[in-house]
Amino acid sequence: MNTPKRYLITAALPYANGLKHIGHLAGAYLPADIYVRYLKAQKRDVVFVCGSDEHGTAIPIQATKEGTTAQAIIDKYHPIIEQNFKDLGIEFDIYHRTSDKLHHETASEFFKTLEGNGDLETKTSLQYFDEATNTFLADRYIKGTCPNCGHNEAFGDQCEKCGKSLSPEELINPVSTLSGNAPIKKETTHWYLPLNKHEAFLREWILNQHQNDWRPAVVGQCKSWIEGGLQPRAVTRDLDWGVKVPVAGGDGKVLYVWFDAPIGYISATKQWAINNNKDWQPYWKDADTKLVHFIGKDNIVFHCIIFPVMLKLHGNILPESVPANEFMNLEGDKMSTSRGWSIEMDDYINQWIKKENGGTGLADSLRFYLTSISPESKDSEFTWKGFQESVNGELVSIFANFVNRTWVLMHKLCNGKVPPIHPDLLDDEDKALLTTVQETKDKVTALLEQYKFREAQFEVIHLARIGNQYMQKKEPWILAKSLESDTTAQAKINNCMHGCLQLCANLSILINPFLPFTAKRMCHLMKVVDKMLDWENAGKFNLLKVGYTLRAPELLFRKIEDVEIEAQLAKLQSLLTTKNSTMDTATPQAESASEEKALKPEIVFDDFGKIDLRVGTILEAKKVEKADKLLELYVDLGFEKRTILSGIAMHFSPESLVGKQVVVVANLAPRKMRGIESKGMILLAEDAQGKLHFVQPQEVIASGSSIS
Ligand code: B3M
Ligand code: ZN
Repeated sequence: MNTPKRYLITAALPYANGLKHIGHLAGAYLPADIYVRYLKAQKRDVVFVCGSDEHGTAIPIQATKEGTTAQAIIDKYHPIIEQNFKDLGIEFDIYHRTSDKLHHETASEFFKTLEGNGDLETKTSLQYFDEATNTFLADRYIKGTCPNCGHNEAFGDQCEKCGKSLSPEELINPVSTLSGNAPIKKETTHWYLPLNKHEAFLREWILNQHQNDWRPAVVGQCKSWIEGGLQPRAVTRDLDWGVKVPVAGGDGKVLYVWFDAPIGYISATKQWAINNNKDWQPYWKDADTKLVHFIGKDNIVFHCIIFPVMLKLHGNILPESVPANEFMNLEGDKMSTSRGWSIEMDDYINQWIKKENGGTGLADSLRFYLTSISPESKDSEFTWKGFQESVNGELVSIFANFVNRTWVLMHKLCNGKVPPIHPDLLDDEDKALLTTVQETKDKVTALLEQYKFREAQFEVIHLARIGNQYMQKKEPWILAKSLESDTTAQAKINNCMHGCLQLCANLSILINPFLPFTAKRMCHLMKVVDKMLDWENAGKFNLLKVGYTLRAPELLFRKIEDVEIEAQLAKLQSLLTTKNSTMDTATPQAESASEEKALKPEIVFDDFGKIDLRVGTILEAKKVEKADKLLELYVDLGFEKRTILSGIAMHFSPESLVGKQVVVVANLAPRKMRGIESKGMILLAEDAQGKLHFVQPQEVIASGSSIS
């Protein structure tokens, strides 16, 4: 595709049934935002739409959990999620909602058109029905054992453990999540989208036309769907929460949430057009529009197979790309809100950003780390240590350091003004700087066009690294010592500082899509308007005018301290313990609560051999002050006695532990929590009720005995 005339960028509509975590952020919203900011800096015509997905069984299920109505749930979460995105710099042109009248009308019209054209089929079949609650059991109202992986909490629409899309009929031993009863079967009629009739189109469009420009994992998933044999998909449900089926026979039925939700992108565009006095139609109808869907990998089939078939039938354009991301795990485990193993955007905002009034770049710090581990080609992992290393090691020590040194030296050695250049004294290094900037701009541009955000951001940081090296080589502070003896010293200083300042201006342009708050703060430092951030300005070395007075230096980022990381880790641990011990496993949840832990990847014997397990005897036990979950244990390991912290205070009283023998991972790297160093870890088994049990030798044996 040549440069498209306009762009319509979508990010998956989050279910408004709860807070969203940083895995969601990294999966769809952050990459989409980076891409859009880049396009806008290129002055392209682009609309970025998103909004709440407010239908489907996930919403009423959450309402039951919170003892309220579905409407109250969406009204509660929609504004919080919208604000969370704003606080993290995700700047949609519109954040719409699927409960809006305009959306209901748009989705109804869409359905009616397909129905009217004979593109849908109806079929009467026997479906699961809960007699106790008088409800047909669609999607998350039914659960059972997954035929694919054996997980026993799979839902009627998907197994959250292996990710497989399911229909209720495929579940083994299905039960109603409403009553807990085994369902009966009852006859009902529904509308189906006959995907099987569109196989040739999908093969040609995805497997042929896009096999090389879409991510391999996306093409791979589509391929397996197509090869697996496409089936007609029901697009209506017997529910009362959703968009009413607008044709005869539709009483008591609504559109399937995955039928109406993607149409939400269209309604959002319409609302944006109304708000801005524009025409929405070209964005969905003109072939010279580039439509890109940013999503997580669990949404691939809907965006690459089902919605495109709907779009084609309805006479709309098709997505040009669907850069789906893999998942981001957290500290070694799958992120899951219901299990407490996640970091909600809301939490990060409250604990980090709000406390410092946004002044120390903490929103951008998160954006930076998430992009640096963006799961573009494989699952990745968020660790607090990694966050600290990334912020301290790159943002603080490289990027902010270069800008800060430039500002401090410019004030010290050039009177706080942009110094003039002395062309006759420019050497190869000075000249190379400009070329490097231009090359970096080309690289970053190409990478962004290919949705390779991680590498693109790396290139920008690398440019700052080059800036540091340049300054280190030129040593203007040394030149400053010979101002009296060397008549060219000031000119050389000027050349160096001029180059560094122009480089900073370029850095602000190139970093802007990734770290928009930082780019704005740099504009403030340079006393330039945001317009300077236009992409076309990158690669120029006349962005800051000679003689122009610049502001005093300000720190762009601050270091993340060890204690902050320890507190986060302790919090995560304690959240997990509380959630596990208070969990009501009978309550249906969006993410299955009693989900068995997936088996970790296979290891070889040598991996196991690295772990030194010893029998220890607990000598003392006490509570850790101001930490509800932690116990401080003093353990005899035979060859030494040590302190070990364990998050078990909710499970055992300190007195009951003294004298107990336990199994200790004795060679685990020490870790500080609440200012206390913990040396090792105690092994515990957790039963289905979340109760913890010590792993211990059958009879008392010598402390320090090794286990293999
Ligand atoms: N709400 C599922 C999800 O958040 C769904 C996306 C809809 S995009 C049209 O993963
Ligand atoms: Zn499964």
